[in-house]
Order: sequence, then structure tokens, then C-alpha cells
Amino acid sequence: MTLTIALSKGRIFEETLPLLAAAGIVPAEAPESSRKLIIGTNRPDVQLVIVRASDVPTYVQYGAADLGIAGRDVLIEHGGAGLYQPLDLNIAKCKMMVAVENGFDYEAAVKHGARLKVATKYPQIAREHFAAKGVHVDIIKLYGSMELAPLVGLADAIVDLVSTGGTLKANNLVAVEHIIDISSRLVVNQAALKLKYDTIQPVLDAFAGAVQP
Ligand code: PRT
Ligand code: MG
Repeated sequence: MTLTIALSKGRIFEETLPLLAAAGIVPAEAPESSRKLIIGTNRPDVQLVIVRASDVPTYVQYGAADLGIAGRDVLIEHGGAGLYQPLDLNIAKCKMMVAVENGFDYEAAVKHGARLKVATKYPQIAREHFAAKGVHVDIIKLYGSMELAPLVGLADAIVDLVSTGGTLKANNLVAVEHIIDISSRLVVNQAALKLKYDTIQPVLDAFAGAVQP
């Protein structure tokens, strides 16, 4: 039985390589240089499928992939239906933050009770955060480049991922609130875990043993 693992290109793929290696899995090519969406490995019974980061939970939920690796941000927005999440892999780490343009009086805006316009790719996380604070918000859904929104008057604030802080700084934005710490997790299709237990469980064990603190 073939084991299919869903991964996204870029940081998650790069940071997953050592975990795959610990499970004796070496990709036949790098997704950055190949246009193939299905990538074989040194193991004839294991293949990788390369999908958008936010599509990983969907592939695993429907069993098109048995395993996947996705950020906590993506998993919260997806909702997690049908997914077993046995392991935090402690990779692709960053923080979900609220940020505003330098000079914008966030505290006053929040206290004032006026509706705050918030642009984000993460409406679920943003809505929950502001609801817990009792702040009324209008969420504006974007698919990228959130940093632009406050600069052109589309929003008062953004909810976005921050790692080095370089992108905020380059765009004259400052982080004003930390919402949650983010890292990537292993997700497993629940039916596949039962059907392919003998193949999947050793991979889970190898990943668990290779996670860096
Ligand atoms: O690009 P695409 O739409 O396909 O999806 P994606 O952007 O979600 O994929 P990718 O590969 O960029 O991110 C995959 C996962 O990596 C995310 O779901 C997060 O869990 C995690 N991750 C870790 C990050 C970052 N760090 C990160 N810094 N995802 C995005 N960023 C972006 C952030 O949105 C902002 O634009 O990097 C910018 C900030 O970086 P700094 O270093 O300037 O602060
Ligand atoms: Mg990206």
C-alpha cells in the first residue's frame, strides 16, 4: 500500500527533510526545481504530493493524502475535521500578531469602542481574538500582502504571521499584540491510520524521535 504525504513547498518542505530522513524517506527531487506535483522517494511505497500550504488539511481530510504537515494557523482556519493531530513538529515557527501603522493609537482605538477594521488571511483566528477582548471588528479577508492594508487605508490593523519582524519594519508597521505561537503539526487521516497502521505508525515514531525541542 502506498503512503502519500502532503507537503507545501518552501519552509515546511525544507524543515521537514530531516524528519523524513529520520523515517528513512529521501525525496527523489526538490519541489523548488521540479514542476512535478507528485514526487517519488527512495522508498517505493512512499510518495509526496506538493500542494498549497492552506490545502494540506483538505487533502488529508478527504484521504487523498494519508499524512500531511501544516501550520497551526492553517489548521485553525481549516477547523481540523477528520484530522488526527498526534504531533507538534516544532518547525516553521512564528507568531500570530496584531500590527498597525507606526503612530496609530491602537490602545485608544480599542478603548474607544469604535469598530476596528482588520485585514487578514486568518478570519477565524482574528474573529476569536477580538471577540475574547470584546472589541468589535469588521474583518476584511485578504489572500496575501496584508502589510499593505493599513498603509493605503483599507484597514486599521492586520492580523498576520511574524517571524523576524523584517516585513513589518520594512512597511512602517509595529506589532501591538501577540495572539498565539505557531508551529507546524503532523496531521493524519483517521481512516488511513487504521488501514495502513503498519506503514504509518513507524513514520510517526521516527518523526516523534527526531523532533527538535
Ligand atoms: O504562499 P502560499 O499562499 O502558498 O501559502 P503560505 O504563505 O501560507 O505558505 P508558506 O510556505 O509561506 O508558509 C507555510 C507555513 O509556514 C505557514 O502556514 C506558517 O505556519 C509558517 N510560517 C512560519 C510562516 C512564517 N513563518 C512567515 N514568516 N508563514 C508566513 N510567513 C510570512 C508572513 O505572513 C509575513 O508575510 O512571512 C512574512 C513575515 O516574515 P518576517 O520574517 O518578515 O517577520
Ligand atoms: Mg507564502
